[in-house]
Amino acid sequence: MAKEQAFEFNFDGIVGPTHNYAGLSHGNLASTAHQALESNPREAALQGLEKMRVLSSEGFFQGVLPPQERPDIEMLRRLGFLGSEKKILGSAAQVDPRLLVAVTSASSMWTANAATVSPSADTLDRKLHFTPANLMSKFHRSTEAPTTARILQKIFRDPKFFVHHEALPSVPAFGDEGAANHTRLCADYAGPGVELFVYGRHGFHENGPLPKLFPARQTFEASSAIARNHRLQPDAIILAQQNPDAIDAGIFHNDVAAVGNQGVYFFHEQAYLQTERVTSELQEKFRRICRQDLRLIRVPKAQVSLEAAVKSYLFNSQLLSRPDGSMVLIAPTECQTVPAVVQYLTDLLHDRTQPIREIRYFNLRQSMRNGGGPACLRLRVVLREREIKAMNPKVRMTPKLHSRLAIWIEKHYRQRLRLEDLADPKLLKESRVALAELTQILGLGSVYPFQKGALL
Ligand code: SUG
Repeated sequence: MAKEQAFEFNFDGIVGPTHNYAGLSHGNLASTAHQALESNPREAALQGLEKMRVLSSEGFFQGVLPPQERPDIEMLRRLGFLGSEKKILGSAAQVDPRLLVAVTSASSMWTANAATVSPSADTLDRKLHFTPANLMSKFHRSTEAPTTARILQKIFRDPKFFVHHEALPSVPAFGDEGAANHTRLCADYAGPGVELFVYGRHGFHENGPLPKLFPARQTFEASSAIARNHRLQPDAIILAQQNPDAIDAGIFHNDVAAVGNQGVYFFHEQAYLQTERVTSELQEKFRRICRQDLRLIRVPKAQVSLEAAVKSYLFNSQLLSRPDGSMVLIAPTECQTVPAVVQYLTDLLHDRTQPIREIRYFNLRQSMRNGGGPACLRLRVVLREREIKAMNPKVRMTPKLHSRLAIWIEKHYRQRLRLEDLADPKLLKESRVALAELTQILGLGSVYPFQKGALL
């Protein structure tokens, strides 16, 4: 019998109808810099959709994840705002406008933070494991986990193949930001891999070095708990601490300083506290588990400073494999505007000993202004053929789904949104109509609190 194949799917988050710039993420320089700018939700959603269209038309496996219900009326009720929805929105806007903008964020678009995913080739029970991220370090993101969990369970339903864990306890010691701090390296997607978990601080013993300016969102305890829950072999995982100075330079997730795919790890040399130890452990474990040498592409600070990495979002690129074994880097257009990065990428393509043969640039400016590049917008799920058959097929990108989504966005999304507009009850209504239609398109049934039976 031929060996079962496995493929990497990228599940991109569809940008929601309330996409706005509220400056909610201290430590994420783009979010702070663009606070109160007028946004264009329609353009944002179409920019994201275009990336999905191009990648799927080139043969990459592409899926979509729907946005969440915003403003989050249930959360406002829980926080003591009573009465009709109109009244709830009005009083929240009056009493605490910061709270209203927080419950209206479309931040679930960054699905790299939706969950941590371990493919079945790595787990002891040979099932694919999901843990939704609690995202507890930012209030506006901490509200995502319950709906994320429902959506993932609807898409990956069959318990014969898929295991869904609860999000970790929502306290600082277990701060978890999902796949943005997790990278799986492997020789071939169907074979066993090495899983790298990156954290910013310890939750219980606060004795290690910490960033001075900005929060470290992920903890060692959270990463370790996920590795245990996912039943990963202890000798096939690596736990690495982010460099606190990198966090202070604006690297709030590991995927702003590194990206890995199959047997390649592309990273900034200042990403980790002990880069030498991390890379030698990676090489040693990769050789043992994957029976190959790992290709490290180490970017020196002399060529690209941390500042240039944050400004260009060079490392927040997707690294994708072509059938001929070469790789393509899916980068944001901002990389074309930072001279050091332009030079670095020119040199990289000249180096024929490394597998990246092409760089494709995408305009994702609407999301980028909130610190969300190509890699933030996608959740990777490696699926075996039988697992592909078991998942909900309607979330898979096809030319037909693309045109339905383009029409859907044009029909429902506004082109201008300012913070003052967020209390408008019409915006809530429009968003719900749009989401109800989307759940039909994607065959998801009820997943939102406003839908009957969703919370059962
Ligand atoms: O959590 N920005 C997100 C960006 C997430 C990027 N994800 C990855 N690197 N994987 C965040 O900081 C800003 C929202 C605002 O300010 O309106 C925001 O939430």
